[in-house]
Amino acid sequence: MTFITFEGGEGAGKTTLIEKIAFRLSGQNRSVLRTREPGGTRVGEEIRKILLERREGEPLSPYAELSLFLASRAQHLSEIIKPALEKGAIVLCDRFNDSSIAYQGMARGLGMDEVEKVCRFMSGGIEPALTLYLDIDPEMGLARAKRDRGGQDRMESEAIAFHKKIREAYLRIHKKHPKRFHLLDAAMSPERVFEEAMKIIDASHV
Ligand code: Z5A
Repeated sequence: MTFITFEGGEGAGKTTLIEKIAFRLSGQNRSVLRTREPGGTRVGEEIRKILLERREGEPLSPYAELSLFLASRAQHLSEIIKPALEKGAIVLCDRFNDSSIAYQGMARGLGMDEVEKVCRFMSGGIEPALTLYLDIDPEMGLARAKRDRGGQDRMESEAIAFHKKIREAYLRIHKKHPKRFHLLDAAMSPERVFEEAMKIIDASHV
């Protein structure tokens, strides 16, 4: 079972990297599934709309926000991730539990340890074998994301202090789980980021 997750702040380059890795691994005759959170299923995509839509004057409670991310993940695990892993595919997933721990646990103030426990319970024992974290200065990441999309969604429009907290949370996760959670410098060129990521994947014999 090979489950690889990708983490990082806004515009870190996860989508770009996952595309290159999927292409390389598929070329080695491996069955590869690319997916993302929130989303990945019909229910998950509906939940994604609620989560990312901007709603002036109607802030979502942090607990409601966490519950929605977890609901999307539970459906994603049972409908997509688990069956693919059972068939022997390599699953490349854009965001997973570490996003909830960083965004809701740290930045929304629910507590990183508390959110980690709930995430572990909700994922029913399925954990990534490897996580590639793309570390980027939040201002640089937000500028990249903005350049791409023009407007900002509900999470992107948070103040810069929010995005700095997320980076801090990811760096804490890296310290806590150094074997699984690998840090890559996302300020490098996309090609260099890909080369470094493949070194980690090859060394982990996934
Ligand atoms: N969230 C949460 O709070 N809790 C949870 O449990 C989960 C998620 C699962 C999902 O948004 C939001 O939900 C997210 C966290 C929160 N918060 N926000 N915002 P999303 O899925 O819409 O967005 P994202 O995950 O942050 O992805 P992104 O902004 O699309 O970024 P990305 O995929 O990491 O980057 P990219 O699309 O590959 O690259 C962005 C641009 O930079 C693009 O023009 C690239 O060509 C360029 N790029 C990429 N790499 C490079 C390098 N190396 N150099 C220069 N330029 C580059």
